[in-house]
Amino acid sequence: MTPLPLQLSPEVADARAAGAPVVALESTIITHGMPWPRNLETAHAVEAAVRAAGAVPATIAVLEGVIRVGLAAPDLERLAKATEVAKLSRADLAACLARGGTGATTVAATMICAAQAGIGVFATGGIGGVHRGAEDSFDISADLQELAQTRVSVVAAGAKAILDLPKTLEVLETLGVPVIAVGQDGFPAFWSRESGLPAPLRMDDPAMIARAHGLRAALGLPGGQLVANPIPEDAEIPAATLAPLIAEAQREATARGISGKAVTPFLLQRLFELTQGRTLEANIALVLNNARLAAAIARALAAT
Ligand code: PSU
Ligand code: MN
Repeated sequence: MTPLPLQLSPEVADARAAGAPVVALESTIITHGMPWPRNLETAHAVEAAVRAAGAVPATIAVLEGVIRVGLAAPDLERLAKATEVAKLSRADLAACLARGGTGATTVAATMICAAQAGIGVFATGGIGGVHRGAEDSFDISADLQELAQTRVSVVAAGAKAILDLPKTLEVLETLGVPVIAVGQDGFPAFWSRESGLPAPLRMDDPAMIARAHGLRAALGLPGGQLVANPIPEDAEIPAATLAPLIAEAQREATARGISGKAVTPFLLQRLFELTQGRTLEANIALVLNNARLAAAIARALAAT
């Protein structure tokens, strides 16, 4: 078999060897999700939050044809400044490795790489899902399929509110992905605490989330869990404030014919502009919050 070009940083390799808690982090949020220089500041702050909560952070990207698990500061800075870097998902990860290319990993690709590195929990902002108008565009993020196939629990503030959240929950149910809200009954809506939709499951204890993760493996079930952690109250933007702005951004995307991988970055950037930067501040707060919870789950996983 072709050997996998997978390189763990010394710190991540040591933590894995010792069975110590590790939290995977993605890189598309750095390259396509946030503007320079807040993207780099946030990448460092998220790593610090994981450490402060007692786990080792492992930011994942493909650099010159190698999957790198745990990035050094110069690598993070290079990615954060890059303007033309590829956004890699399940479909193009191997192709990028084959050409010796460089790319940022989405939720789907980060899950695949984390699983290869033996890491069971991953923190991000919000997963991809079913886009509004998907009945015409068929635009459904590969993140949903990945949650059904790859055994990594993903801590996110739900799915991004630019999406069609009812359809996203329906697809997750069809795929058999556990959607677990933390600390509330409702499914969170990324920048807002409540989507108005009930979450299928609720667990307030990180140790129970870790146990459920392990029991799915014991049952022989593939796939991970979506751990839906609401944004902290003091950082949220009420859904009613955002609704007309999301609709406006979506209209512009449709009118301009934005499609494929460009849709999510376009919508996030337009919401940033339409809210004078408020969505970015909320995004940063929710990622930090997710990093802390993921570290607690990783600690519980390591203790079993
Ligand atoms: N979370 C954020 N910001 C982001 C993302 C997640 O707070 O930009 C990225 C993730 O990499 C996720 C991707 O996989 O957005 C979704 O892209 P798409 O809708 O094209 O699948
Ligand atoms: Mn898409």
